[in-house]
Amino acid sequence: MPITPRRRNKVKGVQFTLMVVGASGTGRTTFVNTLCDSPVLSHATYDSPENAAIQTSIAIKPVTVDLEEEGVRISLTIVDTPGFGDNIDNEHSFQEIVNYLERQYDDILAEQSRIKRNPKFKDNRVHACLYFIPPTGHALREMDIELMKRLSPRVNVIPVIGRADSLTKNELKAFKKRTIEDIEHYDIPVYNFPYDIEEDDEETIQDNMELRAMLPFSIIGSEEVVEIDGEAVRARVYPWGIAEVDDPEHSDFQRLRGAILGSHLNDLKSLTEDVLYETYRTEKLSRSVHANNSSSRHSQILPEELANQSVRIKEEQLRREEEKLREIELRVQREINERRQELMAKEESLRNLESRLAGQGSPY
Ligand SMILES: Nc1nc2c(ncn2[C@@H]2O[C@H](COP(=O)(O)OP(=O)(O)OP(=O)(O)O)[C@@H](O)[C@H]2O)c(=O)[nH]1
Ligand SMILES: [Mg+2]
Repeated sequence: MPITPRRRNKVKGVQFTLMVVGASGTGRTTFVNTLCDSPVLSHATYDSPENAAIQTSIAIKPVTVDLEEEGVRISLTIVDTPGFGDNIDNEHSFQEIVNYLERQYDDILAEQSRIKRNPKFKDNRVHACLYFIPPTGHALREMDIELMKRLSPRVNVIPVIGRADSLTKNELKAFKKRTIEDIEHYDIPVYNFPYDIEEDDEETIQDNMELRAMLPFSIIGSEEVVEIDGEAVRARVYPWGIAEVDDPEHSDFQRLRGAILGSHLNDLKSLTEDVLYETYRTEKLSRSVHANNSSSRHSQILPEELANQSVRIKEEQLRREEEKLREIELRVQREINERRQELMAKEESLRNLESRLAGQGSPY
């Protein structure tokens, strides 16, 4: 039986791309392997944290795995990024991550402007980025603030606390509170499970309110399976007890997984494609208009200006069209005047000739 498009979709599943970002050793690789329930990523080995940042500054390579979430097949692409270190210049790693996000937008922009589409083109836009905050128990660090600020105009940033079992229950509660206060204070537009009191149904509002209140999500990752009461569970075993990945009392892992791969997958995708990508596209186009005019070149465009940019570009185009039309009108008018004057001059000389002829023509 031939494969119909619908069937093929069903086999391939929904496509979703997730990026993990954060300082080295915050548990990103372990989280990915826990999420996918298989060793998708291998753990890098370093001799020191300083070397970690140097050794990982290689090209970012996405990997794709097939998963299932509540009966829906998901083709999940994971983008792991170089972990950055504490006391070194992280500018290179930061730039590399932002460049990667923008490159995916550039690729689709180029594809959309082709007359003939490439059937093999793969849309690699990143739909969500989990930002791993180390479980310091203090406030957000300056580099975390800076990187989240740089990422959020390009991707849906979801802040998470890695290795959350390092903190006690009270420490975790206080750390979450301080972190979210910092995020608000520094005006970092992270993904905050948006809802509309008037438009959304009660269940959606409730769900989003709960998820928003959990921010930043606490994460426990483990690639180990242990048996508790005859049941195999993913957990971290310590001499004093067990931290379970899927126990909501221990971490927010399960709730986060359900949100990104289930309830909020489509919202994250449409925000990426309709808002973040469109904003990038407008910025890029207006930048090239400015570059062509070469009189003023803005390297940075304020977010509030973005919405007006396309209107402004259109107005500018209209103004130029009008100018061109006026020029044509003037030229035509000038030509008509010239012709009229030529005609008048000819009439004048004709009249002269006539009167001369009349003068000469009465010899009789
Ligand atoms: N306590 C605790 N340790 C964890 C957790 N997740 C991972 N680890 C441990 O933390 C260390 C670093 O974990 P990785 O997953 O390799 O961290 P990473 O962020 O990928 O680190 P790099 O890729 O090296 O930058 C390993 O020893 C993990 O076993 C967790 O939830 N809790
Ligand atoms: Mg890693």
